[in-house]
Amino acid sequence: MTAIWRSTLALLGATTLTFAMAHAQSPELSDPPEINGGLVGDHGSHTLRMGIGLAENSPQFISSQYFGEILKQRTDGRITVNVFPNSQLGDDVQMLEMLQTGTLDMTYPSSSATTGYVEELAAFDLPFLLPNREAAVAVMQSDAAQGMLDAFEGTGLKALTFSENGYRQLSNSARPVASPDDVAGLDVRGLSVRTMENPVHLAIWDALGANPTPMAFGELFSAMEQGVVDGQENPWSTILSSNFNEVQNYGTETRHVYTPFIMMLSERTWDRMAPEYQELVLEAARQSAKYQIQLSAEYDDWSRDQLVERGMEITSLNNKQLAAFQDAVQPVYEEWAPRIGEDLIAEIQKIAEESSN
Ligand code: KDG
Repeated sequence: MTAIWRSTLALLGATTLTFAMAHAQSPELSDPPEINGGLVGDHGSHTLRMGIGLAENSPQFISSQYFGEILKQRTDGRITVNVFPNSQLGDDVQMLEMLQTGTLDMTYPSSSATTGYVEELAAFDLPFLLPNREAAVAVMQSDAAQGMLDAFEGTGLKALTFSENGYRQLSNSARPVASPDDVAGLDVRGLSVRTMENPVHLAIWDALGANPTPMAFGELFSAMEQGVVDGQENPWSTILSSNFNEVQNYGTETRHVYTPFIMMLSERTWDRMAPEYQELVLEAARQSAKYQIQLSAEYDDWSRDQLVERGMEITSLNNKQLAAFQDAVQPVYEEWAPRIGEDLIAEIQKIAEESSN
């Protein structure tokens, strides 16, 4: 890790990082790219408050801090960002509403929490749509995706960029799962699985025979601890950084959905900024998102190994088992593809295919 970044991290407060590293014995994460680009002229000061759902040792927090550092350095401290992790300011849905009323400047929700504003974004919730990270990144950087971000105009929300939440995996406290039958529980009750507050995710787990329970992320750990739900689904990096392994014995590598994050700014905050600052904020958002995707990939792979080391029994699915899950969720496509837009889905599948050629 370079000197400039070590001093910057000192600014971030050794406590945060040492906590993160000690807590997660973190892997050697990539250094953030050098902060380049000239000083932007004085167009006044802004202190931006940013609420996120995940913990301090998550790539979401680390890249959000990096976003803030770019703005601070490029404006000589005239723009600063205070990041509030662990859903302390609210859940994704609540924080989006706070941006609309101007009581919060920024948040970084899963795209799944935004489909009420731009329904096309539900395309990302369709199961098994994006076969690999290359395909996912190609789609997030496509004109079709930029169109989705632009579609927030007038909603009170300024959508800056996509980045990675990641491939979602099932975990539960009841039993190993290797097939939809294990989810449905032929001889026992179906697993109650927490989902994000998103109709496509509810449809997925309903189709798999579970009892899907929509719930805010911040309530999830205690709900699992108290047995209100048996399981949940999130990337390995989130399962580890949120210590879900303390209340979840079993994991299944379903990779059933690739969920993006979307960095959001209140349109009121955006409109108060000079065009030079708006341009810089967009540039910094894209730079930090690029770093986030890299970090997230590194952290996710490492997290899976860590979870096994900490006693989680993880089931990898062979092609036949994976096909059983894919077949079981086909009704979700029949129900949702017409609503989301068959042409858009076809375009996304084409971009995904071309990206792996
Ligand atoms: O800030 C992001 C989190 O709040 C949330 O989106 C994480 O994927 C997530 C989930 O399952 O709620």
